[in-house]
Amino acid sequence: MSSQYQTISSLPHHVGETVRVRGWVAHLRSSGKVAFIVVRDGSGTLQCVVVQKVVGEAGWTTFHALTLETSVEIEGEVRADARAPGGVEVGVTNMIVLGESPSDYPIQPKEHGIDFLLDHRHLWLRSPRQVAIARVRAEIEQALNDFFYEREFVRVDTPILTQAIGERSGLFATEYFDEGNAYLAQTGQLYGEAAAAALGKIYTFGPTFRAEKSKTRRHLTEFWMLEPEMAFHDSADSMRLQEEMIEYVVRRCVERRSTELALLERDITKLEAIRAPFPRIDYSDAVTTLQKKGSEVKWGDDLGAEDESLLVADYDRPIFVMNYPKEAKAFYMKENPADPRTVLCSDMLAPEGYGEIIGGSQREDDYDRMVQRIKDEGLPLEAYDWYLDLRRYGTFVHSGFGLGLERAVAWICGIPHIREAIAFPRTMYRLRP
Ligand code: NSS
Repeated sequence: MSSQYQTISSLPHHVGETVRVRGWVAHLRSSGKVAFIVVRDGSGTLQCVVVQKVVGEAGWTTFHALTLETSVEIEGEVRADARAPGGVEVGVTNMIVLGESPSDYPIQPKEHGIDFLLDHRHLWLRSPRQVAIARVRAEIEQALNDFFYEREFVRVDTPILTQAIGERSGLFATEYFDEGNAYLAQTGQLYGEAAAAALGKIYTFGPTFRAEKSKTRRHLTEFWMLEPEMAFHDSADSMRLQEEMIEYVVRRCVERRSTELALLERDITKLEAIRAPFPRIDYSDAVTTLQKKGSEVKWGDDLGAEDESLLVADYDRPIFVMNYPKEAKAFYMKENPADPRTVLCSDMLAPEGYGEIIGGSQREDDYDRMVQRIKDEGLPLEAYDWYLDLRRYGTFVHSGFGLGLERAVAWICGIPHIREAIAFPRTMYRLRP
């Protein structure tokens, strides 16, 4: 077996040539003396035409023994065919089975329940829809990295095993030698703030963990978060960056992942409408609007998923809800000088019912006020001594935000549940595969 082979996506450049392709059998069909194998290799799918007289008796027998998901090497000539997916097909001259696949492959072309599919996630990933989602996700990650690189942000990787507590939701603890408990990071932000005082503009991008008992379609216990932190940026500067970032990422997906979005039946016109600036709504006005729409939300509450959907329903692009009450938000947010009951923060809510995809804020930069907030929240001051140092030595106005990657993927792909937005989702009831 030669190590030379072509990816399916490259075949339009090889029309008229004899090539080798390696992949898995996705579909089989035969009519008389001509048969068709659809092969997928991750880069695309290819129709291979098998003619009995060309492949001979042995080749014809091999074809008839093929089963779904067998891995194969196909050799043949690339022919242009406007009707074929990708515009080409291959006339098979030779075929080798690389790895057999018993005929009991669990995922068949029929309806399977979601639990069955999630139990077989390691195989479900091979289906065209899941491949499309994975490619859009990778495009989003790459676009985010490009966006921040172009703006001279430095990527910093923050620890996953931590002592400090970041957000209010549940913590996963694990024994850590003689140091007591270590907690899986809920956020990289606090470390990001330290890095911003060293590097100016930074971002962290990695997995974060929340022992949330929520079984909603937008909560995972392990999710990826992108967290920029910017020295000398106030909350308004941060919001401008957020809307530019979202516009950039959505445009990249529309430009480079149109095939995948079409396969997912995503309404592209909705994505094309995503242009900055995004509307900004004060929390207090949002509560009034929601009450008029029949919500039971009261001033002081955080907004639930339903309230968020209701609020963004009037818009064709994401909106910011700004300046929430202190009690509804984390200890590190800066008090709003114009209304000290509130903090300088914003959530970005995505349209079409997706709701919060970003949470951000200006950070409290006053040492005494930060100490007070930590005490008021009943948090252990000792765990935050290093964090307080950032306010002791050259404190600085700074802001940052966290983008939940799976929520962004779900929205851009137009899929209803974030469990399909990550390869191996972790939820309250799911730790395998
Ligand atoms: O809790 S957040 O609102 N904010 C933070 O963690 C800050 N430390 C971010 C920062 O300023 N650097 O979470 C941010 C985003 C939120 O808007 C969601 O999009 C996502 O993270 N998020 C989640 N996604 C999936 N599952 C769960 N459980 C989840 N929790 C938050």
